Amino acid sequence: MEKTYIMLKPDAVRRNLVGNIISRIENKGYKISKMKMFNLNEEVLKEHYAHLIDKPFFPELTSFMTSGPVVGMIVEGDGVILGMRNLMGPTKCEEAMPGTIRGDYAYSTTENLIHGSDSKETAEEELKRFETFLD
Ligand code: DAT
Ligand code: MG
Repeated sequence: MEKTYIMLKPDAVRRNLVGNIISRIENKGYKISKMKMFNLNEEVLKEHYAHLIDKPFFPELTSFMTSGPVVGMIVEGDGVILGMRNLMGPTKCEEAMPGTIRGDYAYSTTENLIHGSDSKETAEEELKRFETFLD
């Protein structure tokens, strides 16, 4: 069964949206096979967001992602990598359609509630990267 790495960001925890988002994942029929709340550090964020390290918003992104606990999880299902990206909605909050997690609740592109792997390759890398955090 396909697996993806999903992470509810600090704003989801602060805004008490964790239950709501988990319900959407479960209602879709996906299986949460592992889940844990933990704090991120700058080292893991530099790896996780390596593609964004030179962007002007990287410092803001890092301080947001370390501003409180996240909820990391492994989610399984047929085509779950793309399926979860569709459930999440696109990165920019103003482009995310109502009915998606970001479309319904995100009013900021930095604070956009949820991370999901964007391909088979990144899913594999991220599941490995966060394995110890999830234990
Ligand atoms: P996604 O999280 O949809 O996979 P990404 O990998 O391109 O998007 O970027 C990771 C995170 O970085 C994203 O969730 C929020 C932040 N980010 C991306 N582009 C941004 C921008 N133009 N302004 C502010 N934050 C941004
Ligand atoms: Mg991404």
